[in-house]
Formats: sequence, C-alpha cells, structure tokens
Amino acid sequence: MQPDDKVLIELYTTMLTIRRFEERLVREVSAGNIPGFVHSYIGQEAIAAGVCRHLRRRDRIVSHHRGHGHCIAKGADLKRMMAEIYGKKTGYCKGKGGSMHIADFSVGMLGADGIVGAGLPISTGAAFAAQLEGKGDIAAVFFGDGACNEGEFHEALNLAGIWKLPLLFVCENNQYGVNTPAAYAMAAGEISRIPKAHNIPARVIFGNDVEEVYRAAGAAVAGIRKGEGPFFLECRTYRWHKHFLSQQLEDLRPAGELEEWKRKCPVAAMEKKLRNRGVLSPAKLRAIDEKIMRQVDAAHDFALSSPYPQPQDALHDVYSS
Ligand SMILES: Cc1ncc(C[n+]2csc(CCOP(=O)(O)OP(=O)(O)O)c2C)c(N)n1
Ligand SMILES: [Mg+2]
Repeated sequence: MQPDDKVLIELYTTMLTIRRFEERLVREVSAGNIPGFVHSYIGQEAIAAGVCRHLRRRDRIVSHHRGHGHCIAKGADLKRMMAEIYGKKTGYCKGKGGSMHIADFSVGMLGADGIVGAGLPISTGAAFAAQLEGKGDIAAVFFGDGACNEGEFHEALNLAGIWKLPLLFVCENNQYGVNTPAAYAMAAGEISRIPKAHNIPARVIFGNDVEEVYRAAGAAVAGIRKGEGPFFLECRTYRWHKHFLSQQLEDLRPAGELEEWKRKCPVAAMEKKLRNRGVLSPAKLRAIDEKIMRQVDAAHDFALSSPYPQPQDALHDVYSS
C-alpha cells in the first residue's frame, strides 16, 4: 500500500510535530525547567507516525516509557501533554503522572508506562476487548528491544497467539536498553525469531523510513482487521539522546554510531523525498514547520501559565468510585 501525496504530507507533519515537541523538551530539560524523567523519542519518529496512520480513533494503543511520539501520532493534545510533563493541573493526569503516564482514552491512547514490558499484557487485554466487542477494532502496542527480555512479553505473545487477538506488536529495536546492547542481552539473537515460536508472523523493517513503516504496518493492520490474528513488526532504529534527558550516567554506545544514525534521520530523509519529488516546495515545507512551531510554543505557554495541583488533590483519582 503505497502512500499517496496527501498521506506523505500527513506522515511528514506528524513526524515533524514529534521532533519539534521533543526538541523543546530537550531544551527545557537542559535548562532545568522540567522535573523528573523525560525519555526522548527523537530518531524514532517514523515508527509512531507510520503505524498510527493506519489506526482509527477507536483502535487502542499502548505505549512505553518513550511515549510522547505515540501520543502525538494517535492524536493527543499537545497542550495537555506539555502541561502533564510540567506537572500542571491542566495536564492529562492533572499533573500527577508526568511524562511516562500520559494517556488519552478519547483517542484510544491507553497510556505510556514506566515499567519496561508492562504495556504488553495491557495490550492483550485491549485486543481481547476489541475481539469481544466485535466492531472490527484492533490494538497496537509499542515496546523496546529491552522489553523483549521480560517475562510478560512472552505471556502476551502466547495469549495473542492462542486467541488470535487483533493485536499489532511494534518492537522499536533501537539496539540498546539504556547502555546494554540488545545483541548481548538476548539469547535468541534475533528478536523476530521469538514471535515465530509463538506462531505469530513477524517482519523486520527499517524503522527510519516512514514509507517502509507505513507499507508494512498497512499490510499487517489489514490482515489483523480481516481476523488473521496478531502480527509482529520489528523496526530497526536508533535513539539520538541519552536514555533519559537528564541522565548523569555516561552514554556507553560506541563512538561514531550516533553520527552514522543521524545521517539516517527519518525526518530529514522524508523532507528530502518530498522536495525532490516535487510534493512540497521549500516554501510549503517552511510553512508546515512554522505552524508546528507555533503549536509547540502555544503548548508550552499553556503549560507555563497553568497552575500546579494542590496538596488536597493528591488522593483524588487514586481509586475508582
Ligand atoms: C521492569 C523494569 N526493569 C527495569 C527498568 C529500568 N529501565 C527503564 S527503561 C530501561 C531500558 C528499556 O530498554 P528498551 O525496552 O529497549 O527501551 P528503550 O529505552 O531503548 O526505548 C530500563 C532497564 C524499568 N523501568 N522497569
Ligand atoms: Mg531499546
């Protein structure tokens, strides 16, 4: 399924929105303005954009600790996201969750998660719900290479496999869990061998090419919607920043590797294609960027001008009524 020009522009716009939002976070965290842990998605934008473009509003996704890109690609509001990251009362979790707990059920974003692998069993539940509801909805779950070494990863694959759940597994293999190389940590060697052992078809793709992600996710989603059961996409990619932005621990990834992957920037690659194919003129590209920058600025202003939650709010929303 080749994306037409309209879709290409949408994919590019989503990726650039993620990039500009994240760049703002990098700046604000470096300046000491944002508390807590912020895991940057810069470098991996094509995966969220390419997959979520095939999902409907009612389809549910579950994310991981590096989750801002998935929120944006699924249609979450930048202002409420930024406010949450700043711990403000107008944020998605009223300022009590922060970067790693942004959820927006109204767009089918069930949440990010600070516990590695924890989104996987939640996604099997979401896919099971979709199967029971019988309205043709599906679920998708995003997780890292490190999550594939967690017990719940195998439980989720097994359940999805035996119940033929309408679930798309999206592994964002950025080749490291903090500083641990995936190649060192995984006895199976190749991630994509594991789903096959659970009778789930798998494909390895280049996660920095949004067109490739779009095509692969399109084929996978079409099969899942037809009732063929789960599918597993392993997307090879690389994160540009340290594991989390304010991390003091040294980045131990080999020298030169980052520069090599920066040359494979998913956003710059797409911009070049759009220009060379005459889909967007330099002026139109600039206009898209300027509009996104205004949206990010507005989100940031909204967060800064919002109040913090009060101590008496601490126990609200902790238990369901
Ligand atoms: C169960 C659990 N173990 C360890 C951690 C600490 N931790 C947070 S992120 C992370 C690495 C995860 O790597 P990966 O799944 O590849 O995602 P990436 O950060 O590369 O996107 C670790 C070990 C945690 N949060 N939860
Ligand atoms: Mg990783």
